[in-house]
Amino acid sequence: MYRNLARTAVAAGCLGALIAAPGGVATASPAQPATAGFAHINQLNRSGVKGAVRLSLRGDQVDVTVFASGLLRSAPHAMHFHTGGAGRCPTMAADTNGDGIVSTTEGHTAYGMIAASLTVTGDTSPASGLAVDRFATTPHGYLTYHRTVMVDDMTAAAIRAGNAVLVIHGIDPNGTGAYDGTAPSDLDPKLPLEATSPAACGVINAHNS
Ligand SMILES: [Cu+2]
Repeated sequence: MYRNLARTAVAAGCLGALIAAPGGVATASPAQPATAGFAHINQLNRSGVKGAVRLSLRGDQVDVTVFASGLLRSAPHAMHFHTGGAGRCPTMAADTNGDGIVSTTEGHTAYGMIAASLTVTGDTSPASGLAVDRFATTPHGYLTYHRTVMVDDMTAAAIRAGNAVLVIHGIDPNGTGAYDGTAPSDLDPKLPLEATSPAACGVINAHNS
């Protein structure tokens, strides 16, 4: 019975969404229709990184593809969906401690907290947010990433609502070709600030079919 309902909901498509319950409370559907998402990825912290992300979401399953260039070469780059913020990317004005770098924490107001970790293998939950040995590295400064991952209901809802932000981390503002410097990361004092600070950001523009 639920399967039939689901098919009907899919067939109804956008019209079904438009005539959903008045008062703003959408009726839960057993099977969510697909959502397509796209974002231009723009630099943060003057990294010079640019790229694009494309995704397809069905239920809590996200098929995500990311291309980016200009990243620190041969370095692991943590990459996440962030949610629960203002659904935007920070400007340099977010550098409230005035050290010249917008840290991950200073960007939280704009893009929110880590909601999913876009690792290459294994766990993709927020718990893997700093699992540097499982994030993509970038032999020539290019990142190509494709993976189908499961996210939680809140993250899926944020993607559908256009509140999810893709953030790629890891910068080299002193140009040494490595994550170094004396400033410790705001996320893990054992790591340099360069290793975890955001290099690029894109707000996922969602189209719910
Ligand atoms: Cu992140």
